Amino acid sequence: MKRIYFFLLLAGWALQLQAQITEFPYNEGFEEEQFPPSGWLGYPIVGNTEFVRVTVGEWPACLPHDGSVAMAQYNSFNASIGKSAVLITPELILGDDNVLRFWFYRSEDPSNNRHDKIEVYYNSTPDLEGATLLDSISRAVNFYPVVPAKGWYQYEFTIDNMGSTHIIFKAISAYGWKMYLDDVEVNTSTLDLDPPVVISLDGTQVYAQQPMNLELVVRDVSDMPEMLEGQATIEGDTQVVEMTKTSGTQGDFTYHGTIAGQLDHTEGEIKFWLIDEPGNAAWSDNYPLHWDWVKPILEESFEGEDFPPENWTVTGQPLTWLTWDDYGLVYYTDSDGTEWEVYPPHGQRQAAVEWDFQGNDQNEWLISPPIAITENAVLTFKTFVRLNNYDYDEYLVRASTDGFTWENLWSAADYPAGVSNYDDDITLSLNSYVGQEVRIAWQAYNLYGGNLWYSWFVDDVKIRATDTLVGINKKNDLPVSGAFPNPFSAFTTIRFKMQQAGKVSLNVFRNDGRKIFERLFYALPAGFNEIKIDGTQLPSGFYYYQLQTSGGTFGGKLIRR
Ligand SMILES: [Ca+2]
Ligand SMILES: [Ca+2]
Ligand SMILES: [Ca+2]
Repeated sequence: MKRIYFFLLLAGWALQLQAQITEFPYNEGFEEEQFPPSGWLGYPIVGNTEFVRVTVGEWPACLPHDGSVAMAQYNSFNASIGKSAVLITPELILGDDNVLRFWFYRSEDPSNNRHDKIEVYYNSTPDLEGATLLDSISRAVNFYPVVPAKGWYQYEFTIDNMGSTHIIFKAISAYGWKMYLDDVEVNTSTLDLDPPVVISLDGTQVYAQQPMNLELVVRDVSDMPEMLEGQATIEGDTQVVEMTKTSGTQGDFTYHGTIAGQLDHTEGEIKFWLIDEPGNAAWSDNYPLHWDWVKPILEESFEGEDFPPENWTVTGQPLTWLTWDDYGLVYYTDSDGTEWEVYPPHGQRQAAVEWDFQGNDQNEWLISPPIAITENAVLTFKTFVRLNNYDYDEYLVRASTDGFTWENLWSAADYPAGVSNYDDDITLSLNSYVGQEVRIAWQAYNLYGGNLWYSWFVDDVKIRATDTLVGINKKNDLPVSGAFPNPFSAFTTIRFKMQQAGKVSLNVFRNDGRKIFERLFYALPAGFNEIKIDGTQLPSGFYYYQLQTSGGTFGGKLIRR
């Protein structure tokens, strides 16, 4: 027994040794499960609330710094005024030029500007007795230090304390919101020898002809200049992109810059010359740039604050309160008792009309603003709907040039019975309205009156002037053929004849059988039709296409040179 006890003591001694930090920079991001981290101490001073490790924060909502897994939290939300706790680093063996940096979450809410704060100390022993106060830092942005920064904010202090040193974070509650701390760094040199690093680059994909507004976030411990230069290479031409600093005083700096609009399917890349105030500099990685698709004439994903969206209208029966509205995830049980979880397929919100379980009459319309239809315009949307249902619900997409007479473009009754679980885009040609202003309506009612039996969900509505991967040409008198030209280098056209108007689906497969493209055209006219395929983005090789019409299925090989 004694022998075992002896070994346990040795293990404890070894742990103590390991807790002494002699290599710098020293970083602690609270990523490991163990909390406090190895060598750290944490305990309450007043009350019984202590620092804990969390992966998600609430009140205020917060994720760990910089996409990391976890952070330290003090729960001022539940600790009454004056409650406090400490979190203490391992023993740090410092030199004579030391710097402490850490990230603290700053929040702003007019109803919760209480003075929760952390005090930051250093001491040669792991306790507050005789400790030196570096500063007191508040959670709410309108307390000291007063800076407009919300969210993660970096603090930096120099520490003049040779040898054995502990950093002590003391959280003091004002019974406000929670406090979050992450990425504590201690270094024994305040000299900045490192160039800035890129944290994020947004806005690198836009529609054709649209200016690209880039947002670059870089991190550096030093100050950053007002301007940075980007070098963009687009279709072989190189241009300088001036990036202007728009925010950031410490830690993270945000820059904005613009590149002029480009043709559809233009690709490029950009890199940035990253230089800090002391002059440490380096090129960033190269980041791809894309201009893809023509900007839609209409684009609505029902993400806005208001419903219906601006210039859209909702009309229907007066008694039901279940008309078109916007929803997030919907747990929905239909009249068959089938339970569904319906997620918005695009963004966080979707439009829906729910069946009225109180039995009120429903005839509910969601109507777009008038849209000027141009050549080769197609309407696409995503939908969750009961197809061809036996309870006589009618789900229609209709078009009107005057707002009074409506023509059917699409009906859920034209499909085999089932549920369209947001499977495919529905694509409807608007070629018969070229040159006119058209409103599009989604109308749901029951053929026998009364309420709907099922709910109908719609999202991601677009009208595109030109669909550049696949465009529909108007009826023409060309002879039937396979794809022409074939082999092709940019575009090829499939010509076919239909005995009657109807749906056509197009699938394109790779040589290994993997489907790379599918599209349903709802209503192509009888006679000759063309579908033009833009293959400029396809790698060279063999492909197969398959066309399905009410009259049959046919297909063939495509050779992209
Ligand atoms: Ca972390
Ligand atoms: Ca630097
Ligand atoms: Ca949406």
